[in-house]
Amino acid sequence: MEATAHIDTFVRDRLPPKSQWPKLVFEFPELQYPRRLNCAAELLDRMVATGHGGRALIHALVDGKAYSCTYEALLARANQIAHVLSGDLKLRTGNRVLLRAPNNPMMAACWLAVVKAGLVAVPTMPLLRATELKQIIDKARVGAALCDLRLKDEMELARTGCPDLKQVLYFNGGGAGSLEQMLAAKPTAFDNVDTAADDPCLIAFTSGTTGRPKGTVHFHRDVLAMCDCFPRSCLKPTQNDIFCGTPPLAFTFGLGGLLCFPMRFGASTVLMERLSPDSLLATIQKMKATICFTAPTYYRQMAGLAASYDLRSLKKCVSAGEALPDATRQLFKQASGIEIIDGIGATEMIHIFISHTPERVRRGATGYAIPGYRATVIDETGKPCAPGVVGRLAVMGPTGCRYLADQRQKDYVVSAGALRGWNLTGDAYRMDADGYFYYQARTDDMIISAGYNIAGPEVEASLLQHPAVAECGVVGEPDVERGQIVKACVVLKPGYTGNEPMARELQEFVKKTIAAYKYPRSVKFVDSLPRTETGKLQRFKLRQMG
Ligand code: 3UK
Repeated sequence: MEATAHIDTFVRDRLPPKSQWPKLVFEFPELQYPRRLNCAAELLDRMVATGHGGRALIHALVDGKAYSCTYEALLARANQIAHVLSGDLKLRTGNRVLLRAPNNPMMAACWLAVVKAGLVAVPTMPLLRATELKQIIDKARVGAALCDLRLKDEMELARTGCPDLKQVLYFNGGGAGSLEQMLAAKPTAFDNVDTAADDPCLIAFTSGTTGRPKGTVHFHRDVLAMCDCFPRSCLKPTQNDIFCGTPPLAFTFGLGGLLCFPMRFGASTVLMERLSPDSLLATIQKMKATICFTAPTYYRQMAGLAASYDLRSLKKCVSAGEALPDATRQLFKQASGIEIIDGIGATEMIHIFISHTPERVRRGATGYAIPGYRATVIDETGKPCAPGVVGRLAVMGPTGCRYLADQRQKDYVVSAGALRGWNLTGDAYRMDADGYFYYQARTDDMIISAGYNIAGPEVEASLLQHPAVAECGVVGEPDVERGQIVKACVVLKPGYTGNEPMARELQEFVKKTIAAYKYPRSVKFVDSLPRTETGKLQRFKLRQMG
C-alpha cells in the first residue's frame, strides 16, 4: 500500500479485513492512475491549469437570481474553505467532515474543499432527521460539519448527544461566524494535500430503507474511476454540455452526474435546490440543459408534461436508482424524442456499472457491463447461470464495496470460492445470449406465491402500460393459502376512479400481457407512492399498507 497522507487513520483502520476486499480490475489505459492522487485537484486545479478557468462550471438560482460561477471562481472558493478547515478548525488529514445542504454552489465548494484538504467527506441527504444523522456521525466519528443554515434545526438536534462533533459551521446565510465570513479573508490558493490514490476521501451512506445505515468508503482513485467509466463509454459528454437533474450531491448518483462528471469533461452543471418534474422541465428550458440525470418516476411524470416546454436543447437523459419500465422509456421517447440511457449503479460501487448507449438500447434490459466492469448472473451454488435463467447479479471493476466497520461486508463481497472478490448487489437478474442484463427484482423482494417466483417490477411494468395508471408498486402480501399473493398499489391518472370495476379491468389487463399467475389478486388504489429522497419506491411501506 502506498504511504497514506492521513494523520488520522480512523477510516483506514476500519476498512474490512483484506481477505474481504473486492477484487479490482483496471482494464484500460485511462484507469491506470498514479500512486499519488488527489481527485479534487484533478477535477478542479488541473482543469483550470489546462485552460478551463474562465469557463462556466456551476449555474444556479441564488436568492431567486440567476448565478453562475467559473472553474476559476470555484477553485478560489474551495481553496478558501480548505484554509478554514485546516487553519481555523485545525482539522488533521483523515478527519471526517459532515456535509449537509441541498444541491447548491456552496455544497459543491465544500465537498471539493474537504477533499483537497485530505479530509474525508461525509455528505448527507437534506431530508435526514436527527436520529439518522446521529447514527452517521457516530459511525464515521465525525468531528466537524459544514451545514446549510436552513438545515440548522435538525443539525443542532443531532449535535446534542454527539460529543465527538465539536465544530459546526453554517453557510448560505448567517453573517457573523458563518463559513462565508471566515473564508472571506483567506488566500485563494491552497496547497492540496498529496494524498495516496487509495486514501479514503468519501464515506457515502447507503439510502438503505431498513436497518442501520452502511457507510461505503471510497478512495480518491474511485472518484476518478466513476468519471472515467460510465460517462466515457455511454454518456460521451463534451465540454459544451450543460448537466442538470434531481439526485442530491449526497447520493453518489448525483455527486457523479451533477458535479464530478461535468468537471471531468470541462462542462457545466445546473444545481437546483428543489426540483419537481415541472420545475426540472422549466430548468432544462431556461438553462438550455443538454444532459439530464433523474429517476424513472420523474421521467414518467415529465413525459406527460413535456409538451408545454421547449426541450430542444436536451440531448441525453440518464435514469438510475430503480428499474426503468419499458412503458416509461417509450412514453418519454414519444414526448421528447430521446432514448433514455438506463444504468444500474450502487452506492457500494460508487456509480453505474451496467448501462448502454442510446444506439445500443435493448427493450426491457438495463444494458450490458460497461467497459471497465464485468458482470455475471450466478445461482445459489455460485455457478454462472445459463442465458435466460434468473439468478443473483455479481459485478467486478475498478471500484468495489468497502463498508466502514460492518459485518455486512461478507454479504456484499464474496470472500471464498471461484467468485472471490466479486460484488453481489442484491439484485435478481437474467442475462441474454448477447450479454444484456434484465432486471427482475431485489433478491429479497421476489414474491413467492403458490410456489411461483414473481418479480414485482415485471407486474408493475405491465400495469404501467394501462392508460389509467399513473404509477404503481407491486409487493407480496401474506396469505394463508398461497404464502404470498401479489398486491398492486396503484395511483390512477386524473379522471379515473379507483373502484371494483377498475380493479378487475387492471387484473384482466395484466393477465393478457404477462403469465396469468402473476396478476395482482389484490389491487389497492392510493393517492401517491412512498419514495425515498433518491426516488426509490419504499416497498416495505407498501407491504405494511393494509
Ligand atoms: C437499484 C436499479 C434497476 C438496484 C445508484 C446510480 O441507486 C443507486 O445506489 P443505491 O445504493 O441503490 C443501489 C440499488 O438500486 N438500482 C439502481 N439503479 C437501477 N435497479 N435498474 C436500475 N437502473 O437494486 C441497486 O442494487 O441507492 C445508481 C449511480 C449511483 C448510485 N448510488
